[in-house]
Amino acid sequence: MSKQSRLVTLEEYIIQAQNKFPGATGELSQLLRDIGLAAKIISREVNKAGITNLLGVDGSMNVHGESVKKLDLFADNQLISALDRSQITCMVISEENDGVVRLNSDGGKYIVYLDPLDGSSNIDVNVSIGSIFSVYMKQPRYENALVEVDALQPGIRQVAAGYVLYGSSTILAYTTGLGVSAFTLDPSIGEFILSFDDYKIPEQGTIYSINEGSYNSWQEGLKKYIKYCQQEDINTLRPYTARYIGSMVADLHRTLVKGGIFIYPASKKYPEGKLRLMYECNPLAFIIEQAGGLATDGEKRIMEIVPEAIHQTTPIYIGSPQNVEMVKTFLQAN
Ligand code: AHM
Ligand code: MG
Repeated sequence: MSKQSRLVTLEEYIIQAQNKFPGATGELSQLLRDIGLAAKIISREVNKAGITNLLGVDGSMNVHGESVKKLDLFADNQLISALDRSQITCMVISEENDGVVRLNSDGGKYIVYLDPLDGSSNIDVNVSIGSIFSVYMKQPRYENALVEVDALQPGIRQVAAGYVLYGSSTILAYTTGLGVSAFTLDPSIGEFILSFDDYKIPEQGTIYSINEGSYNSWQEGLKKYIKYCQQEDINTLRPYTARYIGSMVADLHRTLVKGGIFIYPASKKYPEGKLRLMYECNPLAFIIEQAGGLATDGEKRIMEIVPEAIHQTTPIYIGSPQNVEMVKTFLQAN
């Protein structure tokens, strides 16, 4: 990966990337810029949430006497209205809405999945949270009216995906299938600045990330893999370190930077896993694969799962290629 010496803003970078494709219409670039703008607004609200009481219950009054929305609804509104403005997205599917949201642009060629503010249990306690997006093309059909089934495409058809992490700084990372680029928000100038181009995940890492509270209801192979992570072996740098934030974006960002594995398995409480295929697992799988990592449900590549419902969940094992291959051997042997 290359670290930049000259400051390049997200806007500049997107335009430069678009110029490499002579026939490009600029619509995907516009969509990414829309998400970048919404991310800045959400970042500002996340940062001042404690002061303005945005964490309050929907409809309550903040200290300024204004009616407040919960932060996740605020994020949902910002992202959807940013996408609506530029008229290139016809349909949005969001964790905050049961059904699909049809935007005013019938001619819009993109379908966008959103998790507007992921890590809900961390919102109220000032711990890192994130936004996730995943973009598909509308498929050509004879009927004009778009229906939910138009949005049910496997992750390999994503044309772009990314996340925004609201942490000690705000980071936006995205891919259009040509590697992963990451930008850091400089609040003093209100711009996302390119931090890393063509980001690569370490081949192997020494951090495992899983909610061990459900240990007793995991499948045998996973129990044995976690014990393997904890055993001492100087040659393979074990025992590994355990880290679990409980915000998938934050846990995945750490995994991307430091390597290792993030797991949300099937358990008694969540027999099909907890995390959503279309707006949590697929976009982060696209990012991690583009960075050289792997993402599987234990048997299949996440991005090859054929979706049956917009809010369906899946178990996920994602991270450095060697760690994911290792957990797969444990799962297959048991
Ligand atoms: P959410 O959509 O309600 O925020 O739930 C998703 C989050 C992920 O960010 C995180 O990886 C996971 O739930 C944590 O779940 P748990 O508390 O069961 O470990
Ligand atoms: Mg979520």
